[in-house]
Amino acid sequence: MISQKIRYLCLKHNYIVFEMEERNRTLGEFIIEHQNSFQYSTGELSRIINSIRLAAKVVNYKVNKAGLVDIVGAAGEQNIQGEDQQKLDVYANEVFIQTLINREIVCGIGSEENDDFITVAGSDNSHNNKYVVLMDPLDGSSNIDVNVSVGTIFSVFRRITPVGTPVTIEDFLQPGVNQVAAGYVIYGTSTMLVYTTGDGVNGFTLNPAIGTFYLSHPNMKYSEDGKIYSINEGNYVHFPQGVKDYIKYCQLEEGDRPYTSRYIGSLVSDFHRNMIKGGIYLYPTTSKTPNGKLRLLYECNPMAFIAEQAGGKASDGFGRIMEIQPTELHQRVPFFCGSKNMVEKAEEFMAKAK
Ligand code: P6P
Repeated sequence: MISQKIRYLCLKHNYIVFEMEERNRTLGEFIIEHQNSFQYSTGELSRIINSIRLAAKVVNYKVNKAGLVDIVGAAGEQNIQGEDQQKLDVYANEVFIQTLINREIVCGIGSEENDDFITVAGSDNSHNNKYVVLMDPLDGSSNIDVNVSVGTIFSVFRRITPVGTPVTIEDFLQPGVNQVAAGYVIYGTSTMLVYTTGDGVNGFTLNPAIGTFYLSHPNMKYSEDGKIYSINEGNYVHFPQGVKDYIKYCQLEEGDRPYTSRYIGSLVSDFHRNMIKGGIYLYPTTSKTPNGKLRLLYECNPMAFIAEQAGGKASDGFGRIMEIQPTELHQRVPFFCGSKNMVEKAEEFMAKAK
């Protein structure tokens, strides 16, 4: 009798879940409804986000299978960062590059996994496409072997050199304020696509059974304040004095502190949790990484665009990330990102200690 009851409830639950999802808009429906808010021609946004959507599903399948097949573990090569390339890094990079090229929408691609940018002439070799995409195809890849969430981060700009000519480095070295879209995929307990086109931030959760992303987190917002600080305290002795002072401030028994320290070692995961719960992520300079560790073009700028669109803030400790004029493709910067008041408090300590 009991098993009948449980079976019935499970069936009912599935039905309710399925029925609920049917009521939630799909990513495709959402894009169509919001095309007019995209500052350029309507169809172009769809093609960019749709290629990301397809690639995310393909990579998600492989990431979820990683524990089962011998695809994790270093591919034996090193990328420009001098980091061992995990096979999934290489795989994810190829999938995103190919789906972007196939959609005939980008004229160039910059990736953490490629030393130089990729020129995309288009099937007619006309160089007529108008967008460049910068991406970290699989951020946090060192966590793959230990089954911790990883993510893809992407940033989209309109080219600034003449359409019809091969893309140049200038098209990639644009300040973050020029981004037309940015987002991330988080391959976690569920797979989500979170993105902005400058009109707020929305999160879509994949139903793997039918391969459809549903709007699950409309209009995502950072709370002005938070209780979580995310930083690798193993580097404490190498931090600037301002960061040391801020960490001590977070740990003080005063007012609404001490805060909670949460650090996954995967930017997308720490950022995503902090956006939902309130918090700050910090990757400052250290003696080992005098310019910080995170890359400006395909980690900090896209996450900064999302943070600001969600009412948060993103700084290098002194100024706005998105106003930095890039000088090279794989440039690193210090990164302080999250709830507005927490970032401003950290900047206060940095300014005092300067
Ligand atoms: P550490 C992953 O390599 C990454 O780029 C981010 O995703 C993550 O937040 C950070 O580096 C972790 O770096 O030095 O603390 O292991």
